[in-house]
Amino acid sequence: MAAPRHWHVLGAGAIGCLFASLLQQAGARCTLLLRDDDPALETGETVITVRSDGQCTTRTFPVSACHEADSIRHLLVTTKAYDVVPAVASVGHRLSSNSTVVLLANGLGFQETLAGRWPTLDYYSATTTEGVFREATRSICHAGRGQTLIGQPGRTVAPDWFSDWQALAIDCSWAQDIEQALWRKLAINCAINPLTALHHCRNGELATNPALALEVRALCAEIETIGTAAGQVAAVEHLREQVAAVITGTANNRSSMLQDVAAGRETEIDYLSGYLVRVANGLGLPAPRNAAMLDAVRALSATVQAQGP
Ligand code: KPL
Repeated sequence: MAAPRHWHVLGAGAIGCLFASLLQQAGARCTLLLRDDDPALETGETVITVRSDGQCTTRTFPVSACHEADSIRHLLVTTKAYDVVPAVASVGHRLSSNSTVVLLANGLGFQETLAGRWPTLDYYSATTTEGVFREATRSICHAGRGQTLIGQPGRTVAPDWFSDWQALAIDCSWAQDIEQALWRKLAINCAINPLTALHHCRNGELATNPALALEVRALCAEIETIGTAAGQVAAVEHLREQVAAVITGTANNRSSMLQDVAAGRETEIDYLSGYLVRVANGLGLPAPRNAAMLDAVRALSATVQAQGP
């Protein structure tokens, strides 16, 4: 029997802990990559607890400091969008042209930066709608089932390593057109997340508050125009209906951007609305509504961070 593949997971937040647990459960070797200041580094291993359907499961993982030297063959990056490039840079010396890098992060834009800086790595993108949140450090609740898609632009047949992902105890598929999936997620996030952060409201209020519902509508129209002009017709088709369905399905959620702002963390706005505005500028299209979201969220986030905890 072939030795199990060895995955290194970079980004031990809720999503990283979930996928590390799922990969180990499916029989893969899995190591968590930790920053130098992480207390778990001192023990050489860490324990992840996953609560799901009323049951708690704990799994122990070896940890490795990013600065160590041993090579990495299969890397899963599960950081926030703004941390993807610095995170890959922190293990750049451990990667080679044999390395596979799966990017499971929100937004768009960092992919181009990575390909420019480390052009020989084999990059894949992933997107997930698994509902998961952190209850304590490395203790998570897997609250809702979703779908995970992985792919590489232009690649229709999955690579061998994808068998590890097919074995996960979740719905995980190879995406024939991952760009479309990433754009669809981006479009939905751009219509929901900035408004919830700016108005400090749960997702559902975007449907029940008439003024906010009008703003969602106008944003969707602008995003549809930009996406269509960028060649992403299928991703933004019926965007209003798609967004309405997500708002209904996640009515009680506080969006990830609202949570980031409330916690005084950096937001992913530059990789969501910021990306759309850059695409629109490149195409010579106006994007006043998304530009307004970008400026307002940046300003709000700066104000909250300046106030401190
Ligand atoms: O993906 C999300 C997020 O919060 O980032 C949505 C779909 C808006 C759910 O809250």
